[in-house]
This record gives sequence, structure tokens and C-alpha cells, in this order.
Amino acid sequence: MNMALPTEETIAAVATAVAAGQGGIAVIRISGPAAISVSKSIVSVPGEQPWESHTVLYGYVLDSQSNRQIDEVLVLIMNGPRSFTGEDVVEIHCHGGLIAVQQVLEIVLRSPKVRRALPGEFSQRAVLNGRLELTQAEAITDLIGARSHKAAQLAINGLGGAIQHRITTLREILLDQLSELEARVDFEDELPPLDGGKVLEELVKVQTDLKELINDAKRGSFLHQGLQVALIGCPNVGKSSVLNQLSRYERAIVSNLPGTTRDLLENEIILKGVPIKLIDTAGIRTTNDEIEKLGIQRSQEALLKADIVLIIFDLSVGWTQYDQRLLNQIPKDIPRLIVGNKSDIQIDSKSIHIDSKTLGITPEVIFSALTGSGEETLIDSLLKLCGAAELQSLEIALNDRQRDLASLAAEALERTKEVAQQELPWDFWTIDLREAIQILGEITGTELTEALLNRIFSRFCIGK
Ligand SMILES: Nc1nc2c(ncn2[C@@H]2O[C@H](COP(=O)(O)OP(=O)(O)OP(=O)(O)O)[C@@H](O)[C@H]2O)c(=O)[nH]1
Ligand SMILES: [Mg+2]
Repeated sequence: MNMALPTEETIAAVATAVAAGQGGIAVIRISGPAAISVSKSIVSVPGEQPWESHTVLYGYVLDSQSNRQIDEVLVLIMNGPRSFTGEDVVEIHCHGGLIAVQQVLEIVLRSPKVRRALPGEFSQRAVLNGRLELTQAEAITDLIGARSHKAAQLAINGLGGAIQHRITTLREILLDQLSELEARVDFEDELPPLDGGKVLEELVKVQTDLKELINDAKRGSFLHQGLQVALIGCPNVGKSSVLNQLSRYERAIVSNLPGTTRDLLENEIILKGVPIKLIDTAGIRTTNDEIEKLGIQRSQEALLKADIVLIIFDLSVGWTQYDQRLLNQIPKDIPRLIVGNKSDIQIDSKSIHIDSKTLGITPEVIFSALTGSGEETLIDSLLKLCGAAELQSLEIALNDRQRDLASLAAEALERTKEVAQQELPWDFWTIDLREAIQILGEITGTELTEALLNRIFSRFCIGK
């Protein structure tokens, strides 16, 4: 990268979560040329404790204005380049909660040599100083934000350089092909002839790999953002009971009166590592009740926003015209699962018929919110529907930024393929190929402008 390194400014921020009454300790991170001198000026260390790199000192932060002790602290010194940012870094470990840590930070910031760090600025410096690759820095955010073991594992893979390595390898294949092509543009006569078919083969290989990464990323994003699953159905079919059964507690009010649920009710659960936001809705029917009407309107909105819709009906009643009408309302592009509930009910002490002829439809899942029977099938069908069933085998998941760029690179390669198929002269091949290479470089950080970098890191939070 061709950018001025921001070494002249020293920055500071709280690097741990800040909440009243929470956290035994909190860490303030200071990075830059004045990190050590400023820390020395505010922390009083008793006895003979040399300020040496990679040691921990014990002391007090003093407020020089009031001469009061603010907090008892540990100070961790890391001289650059052996630090997170590659610069001189000091971490002040003070007590947690709200007040002490903010006071210590204020005292650090009183020094004219230090300013408050911008969101993501520590990580940005780590990247600019070559301590971390861009995709590794992004993986830190994913790791911190992970809501399931699998999401955390994917982030660790990214932190270990898996994304960087994969994209760099693909980019190098393209660079090799580009140099072959460019050589032919300039010195066609002096070089052995180039087999366009072979070049095309390589490009197709890279494009296929990119498409695979894009698909994996879509599935991987479920791990981070979670899936919104709306429970839709006529009144009294057992939507709230399904929510309660899957949540393992009585989240929603259940009653035998149709129209019990009036508002949207959400609960997040983790199914086999995938965070799922279940949204219970008001049973949809024609009603004169104004509040119920509003609830039904919300149900319909939830239906449109959901990643997946569970359309629930009552097996003991069968599939009715109202259920069918609801099913017709679900937009075609939203995956849906038809769940027959109340399979435990017996009529005249006989099990109810669940054949499609009697019911009027073939339910994909036969369930009982009362006994929990069919739950495994429900969960498996749900995860299969969103492609999450194969998440366990995922090794790499690009984030949204990386995925968008991978799509653009795949598109550029598609254009190169067209040129190749038309057997146009070599210099035509190079145009889109060069673009694909540049885009892949934006993923890895090899081709980044400062503005782009600022944009990426501003999405991080302060202290990272
Ligand atoms: N036997 C049996 N009863 C169930 C089952 N699921 C729900 N019920 C009963 O059906 C009635 C309605 O259940 P709810 O969960 O409130 O139904 P809902 O679809 O949320 O209803 P609304 O909120 O009114 O739209 C209650 O009396 C539940 O106890 C089931 O699997 N088996
Ligand atoms: Mg309900």
C-alpha cells in the first residue's frame, strides 16, 4: 500500500465493553509515539519497576490537578513493532464499570499529545503497519460479534489468514494469465504461441471458485445475522405454542381463544449453531377488532420481511381455504415450510388422519407443540431450507464487503470469458481481467485507497 503511515499521532480509547456494575477490569489502549511517555506521566509506580517492553507494572493513576488517586492499575508496555498496531502501545488495566475507566481515559486525553481513537483506528493502524492483513482485521470484528460457536470458528479461520490465502491464490492465478497475455500484446512474434483455451480454462476455474465462496458467504451470513423465521397461520392453530416449544419456555401467551396474539413477538434461539429469530404473529383472519386488525397488518409485514415462513395449520381441522389463502399471500421468493400442528390430538380416541387426501395438503412437517413430537424434523427442514444444514463443513465465510467484491470480480471474469469465446485479440482479454485482479486486491488490501480503508474501518467500533 502506498500510504503515509499515521505514526505521528498517539490515540487512546477504552478497548473493553463499558457498562455500569460490569467487568472486574477494563483496558485502556494507547498507541503511538507518545504512548509510553504519557503513561509515565500519569501512572505512579512504587519501588524499582523499569518501564521495559513486554513487562507489566503495578501502580496508581494520579489526577495531577487534584492530586487524588483515581485507580489502582496494571500497565502493560509493548514497544513497537511487537504490538497489535506495530507502534508503541500501552494498555492500562484499571477497574471495570463506568466511572474509574472513564476518569483514567480523561486523564490520558488531557495530554495534548493524545487524542481519542476513531472507530477501528487501532486495527487500521495494525493493517497499515503490516501487522495484520485486511481480512484478518475484519475477522476480529466477526469474532467479537459471533453469536454461535460456528460463527466464532469461521472468524478464527479468517483471523488465521484463510480468506487472505484463498483470495491471494486466486488473484495470483489471474496475474499469471495477465502477464502471459500482456507479453503477447507486446512481443507476440518473439514468444511461443499462447493457447487461448488454456487461459480461458484458468479463468473459469477462478470464477467457479469465486462463485463457491459467494454461495458459502450467503450461508455464512446466516451465522452472523441470524435468520428471521415468521410463524404465520390462521388464529388458534398453535403459532405461539410452537414459539414456546422451540424456545423452551412460555414466551408467548397461549389460549384457546382465537386472536390471542395481537402484536409481533420475537425470540432468538440457536438451532445447531444458527441464530434464529422466531417471530410469532397474530393469526390472520377477517375481524372488526381494531387492535387485532393492527396486529394482522404487522403479521403481513413480518411475512414480507422474513427469510423463511413457517405456515402453520391445525391438523385436527385440516387444510382450510383460509390456510390456502394465506399460503397464496407469501411472495414466491420467500422459502416456506408447511407445518401441520397438533398431531397429538385424537378424535373419538383415534389418531387423526394425516394423509393428504383427508387433510387437503401434504404437510412437510407433522408437529405437536404440546408434546414436541416432530421437533427434530422441523429443525432439520428449517435448516435445510436455508442451506444452513451444510454450514458445519464451511471453512471460509466472506463478509458482506468481501462478498460484494467477489461478485464484481466474478462478473468481470464473465466478460473476459465472452471476449475469449469470440477469439478477440489478446489486448481485449486483458481489460476485464485487470479489473478482476484489482477487485480481488481490494478484498485482500493490496489495492486499497486511503478513503476506502477509512470507510472499512469506520464500521468497527471504538477501541478496536
Ligand atoms: N393438543 C394440542 N393443542 C395445542 C397444540 N398447539 C397449540 N395447542 C392449543 O391450541 C390453542 C391455541 O394455541 P396458540 O398457541 O395460542 O395458537 P395461536 O396460533 O398462537 O393463536 P392466535 O394467537 O390466537 O392466533 C391453545 O389452547 C393451545 O393449548 C398442540 O400441538 N396440541
Ligand atoms: Mg398466538
